[in-house]
Amino acid sequence: MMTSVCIVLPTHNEERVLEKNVRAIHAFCIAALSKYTWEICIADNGSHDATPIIAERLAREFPQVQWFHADDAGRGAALRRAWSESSADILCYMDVDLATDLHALPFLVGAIRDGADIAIGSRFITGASVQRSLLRECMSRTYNWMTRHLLRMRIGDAQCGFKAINKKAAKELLPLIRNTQWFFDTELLVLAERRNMTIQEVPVQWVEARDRKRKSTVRIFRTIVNYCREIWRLRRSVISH
Ligand SMILES: Nc1nc2c(ncn2[C@@H]2O[C@H](COP(=O)(O)OP(=O)(O)OP(=O)(O)O)[C@@H](O)[C@H]2O)c(=O)[nH]1
Ligand SMILES: [Mg+2]
Repeated sequence: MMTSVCIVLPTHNEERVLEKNVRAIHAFCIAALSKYTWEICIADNGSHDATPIIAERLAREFPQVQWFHADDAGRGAALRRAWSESSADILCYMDVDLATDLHALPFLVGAIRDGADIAIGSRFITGASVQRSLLRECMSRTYNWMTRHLLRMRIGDAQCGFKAINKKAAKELLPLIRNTQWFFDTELLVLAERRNMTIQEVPVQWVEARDRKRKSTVRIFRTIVNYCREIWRLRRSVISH
């Protein structure tokens, strides 16, 4: 039987890019994931624009596209639900703004097929390239420094919105993750490292704000405060034991 892949797209008020980018991902998967069966799941929560209407229309048009709208807020909550409900062998997610060039997708999926528990897009390893604002670059590097030193993480890019995990690892880790927002990814990786799971880093081409009309969903100050609080919580619960 063919290996199955579920690609989750977390969305929050993405009416400007959703249709265009889902079409691009769908066309890319037809060409690049022909060795797999695959599905795309739009995991929406908290949107108060046309995102749900567009998602429903896309799901009607394409048999491989599904969607849900959840009330519980946060990107992590949406990912957890989508991954838990899927029966696919390989579970992925990617930011719907397509900041990560899609060409890395077969490598991400291939890493799991070849035995990794988790595969993550990485912007800081050989072969990667990044175009983004100085502010975001500094934030990202500071964050990485903190995860390395305060959480003793070995991998170099916890927050790239482009990841995959195998079904078994997801089953084990998802119930343990407490954060339901942006810190979800870091918590997933810290828990995986503590269990000596294999995490493969895949270099990506990252372009922030490919679409000028799209606004960021990140509230920078609030997110930084949350990250600090969560790093502290996780440090106390996993590192000190
Ligand atoms: N389901 C869900 N998705 C969310 C939520 N907040 C953000 N997202 C999605 O998470 C992904 C990443 O959001 P972005 O706004 O691109 O975040 P970013 O890449 O850090 O910031 P930019 O550089 O401004 O793009 C996008 O697909 C968003 O739609 C949320 O509360 N729920
Ligand atoms: Mg983005």
